[in-house]
Amino acid sequence: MRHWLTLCFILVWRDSDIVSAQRPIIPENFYTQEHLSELRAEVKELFYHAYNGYLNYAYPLDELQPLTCRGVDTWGSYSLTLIDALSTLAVLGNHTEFRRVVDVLSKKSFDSDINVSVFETNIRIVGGLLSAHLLSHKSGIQLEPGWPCNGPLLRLAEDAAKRLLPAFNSSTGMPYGTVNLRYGVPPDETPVTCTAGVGTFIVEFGVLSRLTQNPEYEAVAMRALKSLWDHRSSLGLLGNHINVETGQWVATDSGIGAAIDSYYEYLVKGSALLGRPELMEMFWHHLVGIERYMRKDDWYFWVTMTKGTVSLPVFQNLEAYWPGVLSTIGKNSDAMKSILNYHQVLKHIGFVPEMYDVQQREVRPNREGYPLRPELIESLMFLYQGTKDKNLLAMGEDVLRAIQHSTRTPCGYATVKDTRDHRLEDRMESFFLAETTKYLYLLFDTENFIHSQGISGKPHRVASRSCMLDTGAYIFNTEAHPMDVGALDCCHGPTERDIWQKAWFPKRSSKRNSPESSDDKLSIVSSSSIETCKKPHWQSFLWIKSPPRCSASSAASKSWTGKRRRSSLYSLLTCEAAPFMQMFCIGGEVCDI
Ligand code: DMJ
Repeated sequence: MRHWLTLCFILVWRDSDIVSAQRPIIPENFYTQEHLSELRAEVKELFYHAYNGYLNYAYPLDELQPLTCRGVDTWGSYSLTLIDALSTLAVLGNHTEFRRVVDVLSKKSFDSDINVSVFETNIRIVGGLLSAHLLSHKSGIQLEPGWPCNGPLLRLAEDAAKRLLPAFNSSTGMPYGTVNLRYGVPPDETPVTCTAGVGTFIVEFGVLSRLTQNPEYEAVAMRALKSLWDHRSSLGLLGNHINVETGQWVATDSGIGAAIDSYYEYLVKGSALLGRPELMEMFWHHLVGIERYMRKDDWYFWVTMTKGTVSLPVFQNLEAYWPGVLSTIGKNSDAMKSILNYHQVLKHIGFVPEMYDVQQREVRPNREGYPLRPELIESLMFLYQGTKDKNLLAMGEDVLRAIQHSTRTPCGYATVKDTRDHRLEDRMESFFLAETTKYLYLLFDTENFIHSQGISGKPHRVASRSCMLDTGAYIFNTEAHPMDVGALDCCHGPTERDIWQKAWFPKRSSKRNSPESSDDKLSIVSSSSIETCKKPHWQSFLWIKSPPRCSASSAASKSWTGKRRRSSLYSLLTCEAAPFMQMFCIGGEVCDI
């Protein structure tokens, strides 16, 4: 578990001591198609070296031990690496192996008497299975009738998620950190959970609810988020561990890294994926506090949640996801500044260690390892998509070189125990195959289907609903499992009949669907306003507080933040007002098919 309790001593930081990075200059013609193709081939080889090592020496156990070439159960005895690697097989286009693994997994059940982390099981197992389920139409698998609202991987994901639900039976609605997959929360389980362990469910549970039409998953995830939100300080900051029964903060240091990180990520992603602007409003609110108190020369320090004074002037490897989030919300220039700082640490140390002391410019003792984490590469990939700045490719190549140089073993890739001398440890976490290799590949594979700009999509029909798949509007969960946003419309939301009715009888239907009564509203706009839906990429959509002129209504409702909001804020990702053929405005991308 990533339960990291910060030391609560105050360190005085001085501006002049902080390193601020300079941008390296890569010639425009440096990363040719040929060069990129070589890098892709290298990343593929790297992936299969580790994947085959896992299959040969570790499966069906959770993880490969890459120094001794053995296997070990770590997070739950559920063949974790196999499940976590599945969506990467789809991204690499290995449909044969994808089908073989799906066949193996279809016979699986999660009914076992083992205690597991609720957070890790959700992001790796539930997230991995849902993503593979949504990508399975690309692999040539025989789809069940009614897919994506049916299917073996969806049932398996739901089986796992159901077993996590007892964790949410606390007096605050925030989940316990551990459950027994068969018997629920262990009687002696601590009520203390980290903030990320409370607020990192809305992506997976939202997808699950929308596909299965069982609202319970989304509802518990929203309740947990709302409860966290209610416990924010007057500065808009959160601590890093909380008692889920009493609502008391147990660790009050606030940062963007370990034990909090993916909470922020899921506010942005959950909002975009599910069309929930209240989550984005929460994010904007937190961002004010983060910018005001934590940001120091484009580093982000730990501060006390009530006073905002710096408590720990460090940079953690886990924080390197942040430029990716900033890029997603359109803040590319801020993202670039931070990533240049982080890249300097890589150049200085050889890897990004778990913790780097920004003042002393050295690895922090006891936090000197590098467990093959993806965060820096994740940000490089998102920021490259947003800017096409080739310096980001060069930084990605630096990470690849470091991994190849120091972590490769005869049967896989190993955690760096100490980034100062590059000693290795006998562990290869499953996120190496789920995230690190996937983001590296996607950084260099500029034409991958994941990067589609939404100029095409694949129409799909389930009973009375039409939906559009494969538009490039993918939301990655925090374990890098991509979820196809358009697929959710196949099982949830208005049917074709609703849409036609609303198109022909706008007045009656807009009364029945007032903003207060439903989130799935439709209203009518003139064809000229449909033009405004054309946006180049879904990322550019997220930071627009109000969607294009798709909604004709201006009624107001109250959000969690207490602000009045116009109903047009209800839909961030669907062009809800457009007539039928323009309804596939997923992520603002496909308005004119
Ligand atoms: C992954 O399991 C996820 O990315 C999580 O959000 C943070 N830690 C690891 C990778 O470092």
